[in-house]
Amino acid sequence: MTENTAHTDSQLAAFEDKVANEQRIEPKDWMPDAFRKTVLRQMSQHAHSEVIGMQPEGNWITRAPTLHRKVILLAKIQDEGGHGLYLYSAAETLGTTREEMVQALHDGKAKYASIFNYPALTWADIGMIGWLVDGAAIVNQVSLQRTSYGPYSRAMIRICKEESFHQRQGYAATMVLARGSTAQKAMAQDALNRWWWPALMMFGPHDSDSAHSGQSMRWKLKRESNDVLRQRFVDQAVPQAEFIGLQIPDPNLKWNEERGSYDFGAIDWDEFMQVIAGNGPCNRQRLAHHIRAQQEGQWVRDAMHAYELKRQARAVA
Ligand code: FAQ
Repeated sequence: MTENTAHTDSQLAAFEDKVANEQRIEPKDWMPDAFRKTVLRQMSQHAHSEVIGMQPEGNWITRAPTLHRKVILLAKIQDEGGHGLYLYSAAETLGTTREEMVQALHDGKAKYASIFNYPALTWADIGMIGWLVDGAAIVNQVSLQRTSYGPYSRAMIRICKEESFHQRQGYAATMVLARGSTAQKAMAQDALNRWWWPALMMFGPHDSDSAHSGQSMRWKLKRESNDVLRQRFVDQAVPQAEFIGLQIPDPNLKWNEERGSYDFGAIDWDEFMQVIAGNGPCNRQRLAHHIRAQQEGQWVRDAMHAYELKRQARAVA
């Protein structure tokens, strides 16, 4: 990647004008290095999250309770892999290859969403991943459809369409359990107890502690703040839980008439910091699995590369 500290005033003015006028910044446009770096960080983290996020659900493909549920789960997990691919392709427009992004993940230099470091212990967890994790992801991603980097914005529009189906299938699966036997309802409640707080952490630190938010909002890369999006998610999820008779595990959750929103309890930020530092319940397992899968798939990439070289040689001859 080339440094572009030596830019003309008119290049910077053109960039700022585009952002101010709600136009998208495209790969060939001049952009400040810090903007390029921030978009790449966010998009590559987002891509890694989609791919690592396949692991907790993948763990349940062979144990889905019915063929119908298995088919749905398989399709959903494939969608997540596809989202990772759109996002890696969109991020590559910034001049970094997918191999470099994956290497940064393996070296511990790139993050992925904290939520995927928690285990999926029962079938009810699969419902929670759809309802809460995809639910939180969509709230964020709907907002990112208007992000100022063109390829990211377009990827988000496509991803949101699929993600809303994922959320509904998770809610529908949870509803079946919540309205089932006493044991099934208890299983759903236990899963909600374990996934609720990590889902709130997905939105990142409070605005006052968010290192990147201020600049990202000025660039319109982020359109709404971590706290605004988290509140929207809480306001959507609470009535959904009530409707199926499950209890949000927060004694401080209370409707605030004045704000027209729910007040909720304090998030355990120490736990969040531990998880993003690599010390969550499944961090090591997730990364080791990704590295192993990457190594085991090397022969496929080698074969495709060899085929491509042969095809090119034939075209020249
Ligand atoms: N996990 O200054 P901020 C999905 C880090 S997709 C890990 O607020 P920013 C689909 C942050 O990177 C879910 N790290 O950062 C699916 C930064 O550290 P750094 C993924 C986190 O970027 C469903 C530091 O903390 N979605 O679930 C997290 O302005 C089901 C300071 O934070 C996206 O990635 C976290 N939760 O805001 C798949 C959406 N939060 O990089 C399978 C796009 C913060 O300086 C199954 N990303 N950090 O070392 C974003 O919107 C933003 O990047 C935020 C963080 C909001 C995540």
